[in-house]
Amino acid sequence: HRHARNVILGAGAMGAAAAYHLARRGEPVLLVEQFEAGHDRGSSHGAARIIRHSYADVLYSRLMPEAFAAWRRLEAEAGELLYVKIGGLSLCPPGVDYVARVASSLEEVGVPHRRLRGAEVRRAYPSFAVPDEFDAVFEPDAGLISASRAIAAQIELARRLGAGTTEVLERCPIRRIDLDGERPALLADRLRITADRLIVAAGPWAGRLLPGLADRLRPTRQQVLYLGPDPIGPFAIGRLPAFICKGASPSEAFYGMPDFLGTGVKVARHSGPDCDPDAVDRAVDASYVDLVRDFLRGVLPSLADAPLLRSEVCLYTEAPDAHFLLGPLPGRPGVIVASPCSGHGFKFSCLIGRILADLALDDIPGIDIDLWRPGGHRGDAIGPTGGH
Ligand code: PYC
Repeated sequence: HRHARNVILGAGAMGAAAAYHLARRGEPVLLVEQFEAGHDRGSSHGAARIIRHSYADVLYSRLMPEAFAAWRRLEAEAGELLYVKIGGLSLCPPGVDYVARVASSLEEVGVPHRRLRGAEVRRAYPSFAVPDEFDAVFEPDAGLISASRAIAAQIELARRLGAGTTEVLERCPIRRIDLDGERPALLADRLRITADRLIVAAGPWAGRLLPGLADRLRPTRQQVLYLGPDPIGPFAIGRLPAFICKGASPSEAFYGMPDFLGTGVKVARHSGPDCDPDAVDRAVDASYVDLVRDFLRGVLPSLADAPLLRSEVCLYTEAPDAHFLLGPLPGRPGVIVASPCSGHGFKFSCLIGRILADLALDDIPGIDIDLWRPGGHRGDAIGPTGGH
């Protein structure tokens, strides 16, 4: 049996960020991970994630200046560049209001941006061959976060700042969370870990461990392709921005980013079927590769037939209406849910780490999290088509 003041379950983006922020506030941390830190079976692996203020739902755009600031502070403290400014393009075909809503959010938050029609997109970014009627908005400050480095840097900092009081317990699968006692307990095969405060950053496994939330958390299977066009030049950083293209239905949402550190051009559909995180098929479907290539034929045709360098499956944890689920369990202030983020949370993770540290230490987070609280989800007027 072990006891720790602050236990974090899950060493992905949210768990690592929580460990870093607790350690920088002088708190001891036990970070428990079922696999090894940096593993590729959850939602946090891969070289890069998009960071952008460009949201159709202005609630998320409003939080992004603070999230960018959190990344800058982390970079300074880690002595490492983690944000790469490459610009971001949001696109949609005629009849879809996605770009209009993104532009209105950027306007409200005061983020520099430029609205483009199809022909201007083709002129500015010759790889894009979108029809004249396409609508687009370019955000120069959008970019990439070096994802696996960001997680590793936060765990390293948590260890350094913790000076012996941060521990990472890897390969420790938790079978159950016991909430019957006064203190929450994690039950592993031969170990019981009690905590004063428990942060559950278990991503797609959270619903299974917190059955009270299971009906609001849906792990989904997301397939991701890395293409290797020859020449790669037109798809390098500086030539190709990160992009998100949304059609009329939620399943017609695709995103991509330029070649990052030689990994190839990442392209995926931002939508996938429900799955069991322990039994998910990790091999990408041939029909999915065809579907992505068909999308590319209409938008980035010179990428459509590029060799597939690599593919992977990544999991989202979808919460109602594509929002996050974040905050203490109702009636259990010492048990904080952290990681369901409907596939768009990585860019917020460093900021969320700070919020989690606030919640764990009974400080009032400087950010209004009411929208995300497990006990008080507002759902808002955004609706299931998602403003994200
Ligand atoms: O939130 O920018 C995002 C994103 C891109 C792909 C998945 N999420």
